[in-house]
Amino acid sequence: MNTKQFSETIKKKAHQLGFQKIGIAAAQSLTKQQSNLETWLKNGFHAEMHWMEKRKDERGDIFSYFPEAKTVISVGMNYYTGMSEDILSTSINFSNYAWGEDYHSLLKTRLTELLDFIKIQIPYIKGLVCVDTSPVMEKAWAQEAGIGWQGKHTNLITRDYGSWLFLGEIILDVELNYDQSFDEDLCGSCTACIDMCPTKALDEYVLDSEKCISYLTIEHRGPFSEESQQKLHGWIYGCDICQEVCPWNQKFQQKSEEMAFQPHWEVAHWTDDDWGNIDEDKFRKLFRKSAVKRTKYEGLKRNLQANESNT
Ligand code: B12
Ligand code: SF4
Ligand code: SF4
Repeated sequence: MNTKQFSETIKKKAHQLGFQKIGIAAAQSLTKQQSNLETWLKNGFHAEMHWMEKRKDERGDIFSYFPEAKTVISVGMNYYTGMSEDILSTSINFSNYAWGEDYHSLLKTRLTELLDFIKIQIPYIKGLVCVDTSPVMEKAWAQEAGIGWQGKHTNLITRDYGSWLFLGEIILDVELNYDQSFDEDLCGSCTACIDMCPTKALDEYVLDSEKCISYLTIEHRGPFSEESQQKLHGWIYGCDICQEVCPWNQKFQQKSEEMAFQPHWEVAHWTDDDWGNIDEDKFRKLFRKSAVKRTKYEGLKRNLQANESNT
């Protein structure tokens, strides 16, 4: 099998494994993105996410992370459930990306299967599977691999699914056949995400985490300052506003066939009282296999109480 055929075989397998988008990029230094990352960190836009600062050299330069890297296979999985916040039986807002199973384990399992498949063809190959937590600029690599572009809300958007996609990668130490990078910016003169962000966290292509509800409800540790608390706007986990208002989502979002992303019964049916009465035991049972465990029981309780005080 030549390199072109092998690349096509990998893509076919990735589709069979449930990835809607797949692209292949040559591992290279992304100097512009690295410099943007450095400016972002210098401006303090990572807030208290010190882990972003700690591994900035690896995140900014793939060869610092994996010196033998030759290829980045980038994948996207559609998680749009076909439903909006309105289906929740509560006035509380809860981000759709965490309604069902934890995407980290789901994508990692599928990508490991893909890597095993690749290794059957080339047993000596060295590969790394990455999903979210690795020091890799996933959106930048998805753009390099031709999957889509980074919109003004900073998320990666595709022509055929909008931005409701989780991203992941396999980095390999062999060369493959590379796709054309996505060089267009299809945001045009639109500024809907910037205008509708309730906390003014967005400037064009730049996000200030300290002001972002997603950061505050998921990543921020400890109590809120008076100012931060006012910013939650009813959200207890994550925030979807900048993506909901994006015309690319409104026009091109497609319902995912992945049942794992459909909302857990409790997430869809719990009332304000049920959420108010959540205890540590219920939290553990409900979110054992969910991305929500990142904020821990104390974090979710803090978010609930902060929203209650706001009203
Ligand atoms: C840190 C992080 C966060 C932080 C910071 C977000 C951010 N924009 O950086 C917080 C906690 C706020 C967050 C929130 C969310 N996140 Co997040 N997050 C990450 C993580 C771990 C790193 C992102 C990163 O590298 N940021 C560093 C900054 C510098 O990068 P950037 O904002 O993308 O900036 C780039 C461009 O905008 C541009 N740029 C910067 N400055 C300038 C200036 C000019 C003039 C120009 C033209 C361009 C430009 O260059 C930069 C480098 O390419 C990635 C996973 C990963 N390993 O990559 C997931 C990831 C980005 N998150 C994801 C998701 C789903 C979310 C949420 C939607 C969750 C939610 N519903 O609440 C929100 C979205 C909020 C938003 N509008 O971005 C997905 C996004 C999928 C997609 N389709 O893009 C990722 C890829 C995880 C995954 N594996 O799927 N997240
Ligand atoms: S996730 Fe919410 S708070 Fe954060 S930038 Fe988007 S709209 Fe603003
Ligand atoms: S809302 Fe408009 S500006 Fe924002 S990402 Fe979508 S198309 Fe781009």
